[in-house]
Amino acid sequence: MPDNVESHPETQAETQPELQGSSVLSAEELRAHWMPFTGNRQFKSSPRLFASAEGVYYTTVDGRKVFDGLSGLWTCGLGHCRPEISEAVSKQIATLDYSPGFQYGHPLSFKLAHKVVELTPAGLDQVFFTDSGSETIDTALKMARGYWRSRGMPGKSKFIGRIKGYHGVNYGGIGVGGIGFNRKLFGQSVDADHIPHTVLPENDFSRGMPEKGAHLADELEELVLLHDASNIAAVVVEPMSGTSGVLPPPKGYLNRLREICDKHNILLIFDEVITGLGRMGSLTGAEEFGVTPDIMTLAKQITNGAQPLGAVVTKADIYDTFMDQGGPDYMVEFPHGYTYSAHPVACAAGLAALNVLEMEELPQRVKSMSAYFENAVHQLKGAPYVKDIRNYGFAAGVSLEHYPGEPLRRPFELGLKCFDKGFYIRWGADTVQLAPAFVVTEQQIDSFINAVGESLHELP
Ligand code: PXG
Ligand code: PLP
Repeated sequence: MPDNVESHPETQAETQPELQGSSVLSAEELRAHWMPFTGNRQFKSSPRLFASAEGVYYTTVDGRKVFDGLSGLWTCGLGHCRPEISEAVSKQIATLDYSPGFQYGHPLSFKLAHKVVELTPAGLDQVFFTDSGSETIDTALKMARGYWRSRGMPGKSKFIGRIKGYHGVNYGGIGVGGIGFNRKLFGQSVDADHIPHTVLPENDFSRGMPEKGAHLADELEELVLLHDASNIAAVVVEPMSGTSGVLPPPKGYLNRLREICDKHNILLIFDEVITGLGRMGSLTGAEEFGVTPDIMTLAKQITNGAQPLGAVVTKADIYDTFMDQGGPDYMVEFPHGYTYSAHPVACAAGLAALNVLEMEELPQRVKSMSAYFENAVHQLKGAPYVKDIRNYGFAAGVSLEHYPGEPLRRPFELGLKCFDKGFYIRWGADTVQLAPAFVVTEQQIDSFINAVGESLHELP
């Protein structure tokens, strides 16, 4: 048992004798799985394996209880293994395990689409289902290009993303994305240019939306001058960048982007895969920041991570344009869709998860506790290596000073220290991300942040 357990009594281990440590997997089994976004060599030398989860804790295969400091991968805001969701999934899988999504349907997807329309801002009226955030973004890009072609403007095909933006890993997503590391091995994809990111040194240690930076949206005007609006299909941004380290939008910034898009007849796409459905303290980032896009993408939280499901939510004008230009009514208006689009089991999980989110008023809970979380996180200011902290709702990014020439190393070391103490956090670039479940208690936030602080003090 690690010596930290004494200082964090809530991480007391429950032993599962049948699953002991690395004896769970053979070397051949470990080698067979090429893991996603993982340092495979390091992981396989020292695997970190979860066996079960409940509420805000995981249990590892060797019986250690680990606090979930990122709600899975930003997915499980309602806490793990919610019986409402598990039961809906079990019932559905035993009733209608699969239903062809092309030319046939089942009622649950229509009910879920209607619920999503209710929960997203007025004006976003139609929902196209996918299986992940990455598919959702690529679907949104195809909708944007198809929309302009249907309206007789095929030249409008270029996309404008933002430096540091993350839009998943499919070819469209890495093209509009702004994280070089995710693209450099793979070559050219969609035609895209990028506005600057919003990180400014004068905003270091800002709480919530930074004061300065709205002017950075004006860089979009420069790109419109350069490329001409007649060639631009859409601007794609996360209302708050998550993956690149939690970058809340500067005050006034998103409004400015909306104005410029309207002025030049460019679609605005909000990628709300992380900000969607509660984490910002509202149902969506659009609602929280008061700016409605033309297309919104959702994933992760829609099923609480229990089933893979993404959703593209669009304005009626976009849907109607495809319908109006679709030819005879037996014709497919949008030649796009996935085998698992609107999978009945995923839809059942989504309906159950959104019902819990609403009934327990969890976005409101996040809003009312976000000042507590903010104060706790900002107590890390002054701890060794901490060079910036940013936060909004139940999301925070803590950037660390680099080892010379090795920006990625210290966050990795911090992540492992926290894991040894029974706390899971996510590391990426020079930042660690903290994003507890919406159901977390103040006491759990305190022990979480204390563990991160202690770990920082223990770094070499
Ligand atoms: N868009 C955004 C804004 C995302 O955050 C995706 C698209 C892609 O979703 P899928 O389901 O294809 O992974 C994401 C996913 C992290 C982290 O550590 C973030 C994501 C995934 C895994 C880890 O910040 N975001
Ligand atoms: N590749 C082949 C050969 C296929 O037949 C299909 C789907 O029918 C796909 C890829 C796409 O799979 P999905 O619809 O699950 O994205």
